Amino acid sequence: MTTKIDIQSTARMLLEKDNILILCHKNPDGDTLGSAAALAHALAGIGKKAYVSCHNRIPAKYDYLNIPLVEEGAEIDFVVSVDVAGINLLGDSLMEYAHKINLCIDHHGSNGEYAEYLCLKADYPAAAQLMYEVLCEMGCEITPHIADCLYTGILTDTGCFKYSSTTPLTHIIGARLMELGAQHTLLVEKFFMSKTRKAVQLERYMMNNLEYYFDDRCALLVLTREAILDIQPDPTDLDGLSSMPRDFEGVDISILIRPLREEGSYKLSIRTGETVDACAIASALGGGGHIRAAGCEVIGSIETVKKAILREVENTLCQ
Ligand SMILES: [Mn+2]
Repeated sequence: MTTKIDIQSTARMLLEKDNILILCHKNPDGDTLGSAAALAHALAGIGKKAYVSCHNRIPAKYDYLNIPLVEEGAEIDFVVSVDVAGINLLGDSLMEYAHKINLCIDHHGSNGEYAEYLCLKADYPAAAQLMYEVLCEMGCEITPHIADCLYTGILTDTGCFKYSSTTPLTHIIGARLMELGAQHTLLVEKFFMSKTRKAVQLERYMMNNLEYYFDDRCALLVLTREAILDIQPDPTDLDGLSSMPRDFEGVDISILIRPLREEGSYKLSIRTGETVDACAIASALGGGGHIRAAGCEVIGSIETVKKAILREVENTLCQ
């Protein structure tokens, strides 16, 4: 049974606890890492022990967040997940916590309600926006570094304040974080105005291999194992690849299919424009996410996986 709680109760709960472990979702992004880092640093700032854990190694791109990773044998009394919509998103190495999560702080409408307590703002574009409010409610000092962590989460989950999930409040909090010392120019440059060579190679691959369906309203890219072996991208090089075709004229749905490590299993990223619910499509295949950005993992051959997702897309487009 999950009890839903508001920001005030969340803040009160965190203030009462110590030896806190903060969990991120697998294949971590700027929001789960930025929110976790901000919470860990803020808790440390008020004299508590707080650590972060993630199934994957933290990509080097996020080194500046200075995330205090949990060490072997650390005493843990309270477990918090941030930006984690479901326990399946924790990843194998964090599965031991699957049924021991005390508090979840999240912004996914599809949240699986797996934690003892859930603080959810499904209309927030980033968990970091919610984390800012929680930290303010706790009376924590938002240092320039914590402002950077939170700004990273908001920036990356809103596509640089671009996605339709961005609200006036997002800008207000963004502005406040800039006042508190968030390095806007540096972070925008880092995440939106520079591309690695491998990311550019991936874009070229996309341009050459994009498939169109349903009167070109759906663009689909299969990133093959061969292409991955050839290009050898870092996980962060894939950021943005799934949403890029959505910006092409006439495209309402953009789908990226890529193989997971286990043979015969694929990760699907779904990005949609104003008229299509990405989360509904992902949910039909056992996944979830947000209305414009969602994902799922599907088992099968590439042909059956493609058929399955295109059937769901067709259902949605024909509604
Ligand atoms: Mn998020």
